Amino acid sequence: MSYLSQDQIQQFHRDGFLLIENFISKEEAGALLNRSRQLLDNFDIEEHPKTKFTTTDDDHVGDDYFLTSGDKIRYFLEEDAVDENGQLNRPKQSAVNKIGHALHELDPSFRRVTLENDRLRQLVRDLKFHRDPVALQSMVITKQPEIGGAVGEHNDSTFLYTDPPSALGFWIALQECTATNGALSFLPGSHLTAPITKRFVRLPGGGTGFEPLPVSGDASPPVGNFVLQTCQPGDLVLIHGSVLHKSERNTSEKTRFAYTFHMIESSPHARYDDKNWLQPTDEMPFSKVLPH
Ligand SMILES: O=C(O)CCC(=O)C(=O)O
Repeated sequence: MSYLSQDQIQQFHRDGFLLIENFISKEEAGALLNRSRQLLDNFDIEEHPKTKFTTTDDDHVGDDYFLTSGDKIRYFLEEDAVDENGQLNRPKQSAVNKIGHALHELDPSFRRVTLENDRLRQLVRDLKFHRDPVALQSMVITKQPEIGGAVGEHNDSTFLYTDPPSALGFWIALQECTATNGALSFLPGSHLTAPITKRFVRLPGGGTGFEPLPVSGDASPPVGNFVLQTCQPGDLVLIHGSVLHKSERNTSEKTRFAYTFHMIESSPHARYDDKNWLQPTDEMPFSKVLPH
């Protein structure tokens, strides 16, 4: 029994992304939205480095909070929600940009849709993008009204680099995503023409940065028009790790909650090394998606 049609598979390979309507039901999307809001209510702002450290040299505290978040549920603030003294200028529930990065491991609601989901396993088998994928880097991205920051043009294999590149993004709308509240947009086909020119790494002296990658042939960025992908709650957008995509600032009065996670190919089919920002731990190795 397959879940994806041949047309959908071809469209994904042609465009580098694919909208799958109603991947989860409206009720399931609503339940994940409610769970996200509960997590925001539970967020202890007093324990967050942004409010604890108000001096200018707090950058490394922020780095550490980010760099050790791969196996935790942590909260990352919208830039415009924090004043120059490191204090929030709005309620904490409206100040968070995203929650990450181990929701799929630690939170039963997000785990169910990621690691305990027969429909997802069937999709993975149908797409044949990976031989033996593992899941990592899950996030709820909230795109707060009016301040929800733009996400610049990028491809995901830059941030979750493997050799060879193998990242695949799963992005599930928990609310309606429109032109004004920051829906995703894509440069169709750019996964075929845009090489991965750099990778996001942990720097030896602390913090993160980009390391250039050797590129053979034409490394000039592809030209073309980005296409807006609007979505309804429950829709899934599959994102090829090399396709260029972005989202604009949320200029509306509505939030734009989405749940996203990624898969990469596991060893020996691809190599994930210790330069990557997100590292598996002994207690929380990357979970395989398909049963053995
Ligand atoms: O949700 C967004 O606005 C951006 C998400 C994105 O680009 C990604 O997950 O790679």
